[in-house]
Amino acid sequence: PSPGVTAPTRTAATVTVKTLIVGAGFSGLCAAIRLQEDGERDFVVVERGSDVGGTWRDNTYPGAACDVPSQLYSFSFAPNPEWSSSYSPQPEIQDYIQSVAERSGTLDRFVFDTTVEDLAWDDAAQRWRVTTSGATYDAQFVVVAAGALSAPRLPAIEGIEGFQGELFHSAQWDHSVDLTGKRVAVIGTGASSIQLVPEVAKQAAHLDVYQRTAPWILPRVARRYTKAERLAMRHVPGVQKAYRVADYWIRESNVPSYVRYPALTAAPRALGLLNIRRGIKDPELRRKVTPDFTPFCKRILLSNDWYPALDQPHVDLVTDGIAEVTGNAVVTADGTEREIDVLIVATGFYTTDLPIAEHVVGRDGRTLRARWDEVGMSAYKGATVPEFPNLFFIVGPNTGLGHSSMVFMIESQVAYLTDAVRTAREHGLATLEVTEEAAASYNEDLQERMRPTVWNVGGCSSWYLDEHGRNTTLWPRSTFAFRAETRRFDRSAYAVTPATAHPLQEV
Ligand code: N01
Repeated sequence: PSPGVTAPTRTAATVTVKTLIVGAGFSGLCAAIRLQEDGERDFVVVERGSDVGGTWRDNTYPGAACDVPSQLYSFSFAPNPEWSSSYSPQPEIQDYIQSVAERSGTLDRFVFDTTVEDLAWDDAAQRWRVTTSGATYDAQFVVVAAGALSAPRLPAIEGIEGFQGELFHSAQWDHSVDLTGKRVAVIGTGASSIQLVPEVAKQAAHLDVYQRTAPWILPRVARRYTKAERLAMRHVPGVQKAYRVADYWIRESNVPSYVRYPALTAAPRALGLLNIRRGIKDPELRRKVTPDFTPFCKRILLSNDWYPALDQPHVDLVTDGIAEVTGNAVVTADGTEREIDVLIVATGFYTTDLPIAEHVVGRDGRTLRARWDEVGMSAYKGATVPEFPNLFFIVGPNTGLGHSSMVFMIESQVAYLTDAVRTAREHGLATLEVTEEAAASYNEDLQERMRPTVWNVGGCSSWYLDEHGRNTTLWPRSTFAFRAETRRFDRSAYAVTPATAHPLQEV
């Protein structure tokens, strides 16, 4: 684990700090590094886990890897000549994040093993009061960098709590459970499942995979870098950058068009169907895995070993709905009971109903959850919300991508945050609060752009959409458009309070 300050026990102390960052994944680390570069050293990063890494620390299931190319899935300011292949496995990404953190000189301000419990805006003091499982913090700015896919969602299946075997979520893998020779079931066929199932199938005596919706899966064109490439990356200036730029353009030049013009998806559909034919011999199984919605409506998955893994005698793909879980079996709607020793749920995360929203109380005394229940989960530029002054999200609403690097989006959002903090500093401002008008007009435009996208009209339900069918998670334009939106802090969209209005306030 990365060295840092550990504060596991609750203390009565209140720590005054200018900026409190929640979460030490890619986002929180990037915010810490960029703020420090801008001369802002008065910050603390509070992290519930014992190390940096966020999703890459938590998701340790067998086969975990990134499906965005390695060169793209790195900070622009910290290229990594150590990547071993074009797509990186989880341990390499975690090592990368740890090494960036160690080199950054920020780790002395990370507080690990500490969970943020409540964040409340004190309007009289114009400060955030943040209670955690350790100290209480009094901060001018709060940066919520807690992740958009960080709260595992267990499926609501009758009887599951009473399951008598081993049960765990893909993002909370229990490495003490040896799957060798066991009867295992996996629920879900999303990005996590398609990576872990081929690995689990190598160990289990029998494996049942419960599929509710067949996903589109394209071949994964991954390869190890050659020795010559690795030497070039290390020693020839510009080589890594050239790979990175090429990776961007390959993704940016086609996927956004598929999203905006679903009729153009004939080619990926044909490739997906070919992938099925190549990977599976059994015609009945081919039928079961053939998706019934437009490609890109749900996240496109990349795999070469998922279909062959399913087409093995000891693996069953079960497409009948799950009725309940009994003592040691999963029971489907037709009454069939399949006995198992281990139940793995790869059922995704809370996405459109981020749990942290319940714990943030704004200027009017209502929670972010209450606001979002009324207006839908939304933020201005994915970052700020009216009623919640001086609070910035990283990877906030409508900043997710289905096709390219979240690290690019994170760097854009951190640039916006850093410029906002700089603006407040240079102009002596105590508070910045986005106006209702700016937030409403931004989100109306965004939802208007969302209307014709494949996510809305592609005939699927996905974690991108909320209960009203609104896409509150993804960014509907190019990543470059997002970069342009976030390049500068646009003060005109904000109501501001000068620091002098509160003489006791130190800014
Ligand atoms: O989760 P998911 P995930 N009964 O929500 C099924 C990123 N990621 O952890 O499709 C039965 O995608 C559900 O079925 P359905 C990436 O952004 C990236 O796999 O809703 N089934 C679905 O099959 C990704 O999109 C990488 O009908 C139930 C599955 O569980 C995101 O994380 C790797 C059910 C959930 O799929 C989430 O991926 C991993 C129920 N009650 C993750 N509830 C890479 O970079 C849910 N399901 C490679």
